[in-house]
Amino acid sequence: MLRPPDAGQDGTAPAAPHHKDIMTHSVHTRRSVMRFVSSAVGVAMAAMLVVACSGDTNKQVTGSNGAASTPSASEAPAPTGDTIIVEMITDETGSHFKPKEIEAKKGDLIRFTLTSGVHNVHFLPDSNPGKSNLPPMSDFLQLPGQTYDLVVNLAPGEYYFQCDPHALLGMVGKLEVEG
Ligand SMILES: [Cu+2]
Repeated sequence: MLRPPDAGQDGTAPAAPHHKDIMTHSVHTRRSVMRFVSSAVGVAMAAMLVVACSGDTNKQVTGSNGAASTPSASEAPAPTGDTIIVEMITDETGSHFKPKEIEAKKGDLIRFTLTSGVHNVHFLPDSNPGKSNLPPMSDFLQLPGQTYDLVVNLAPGEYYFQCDPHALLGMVGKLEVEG
């Protein structure tokens, strides 16, 4: 499809003896150009798809690792207590955390685990007025079994979290940090 750019010109250049020849030639050239343009668009779109996909993949990878390396909730402490599994589920009843209410103490590890669907965990500041040291928004979990670990490092109290795309559909949860 990558014709030399002067291929067409060579044909047209040497005068134009017969009317018929010119017609067929120009039709042929236009078709080639169209073919080239459409295939170029196709290549560009394919490239965009690749970029989009790899972008997602990168985000996903940093998502599972990023939790530990994000220097957000002060010096992210090592887990010293229990491990609490919270499933993130999309099923015929909708999207939800299971359980949706958790009790934990400082040092416990909350392991958000993707069961189905695509979800994140966000302790929205607006949902937690007056609270400090909120964990950062997690990346999206997309592969079943993927986890987002959160070591509880919060003052005693009640905290609310949500999955951003499903919060309005009820995918919210409450964490009660015991004193
Ligand atoms: Cu969700």
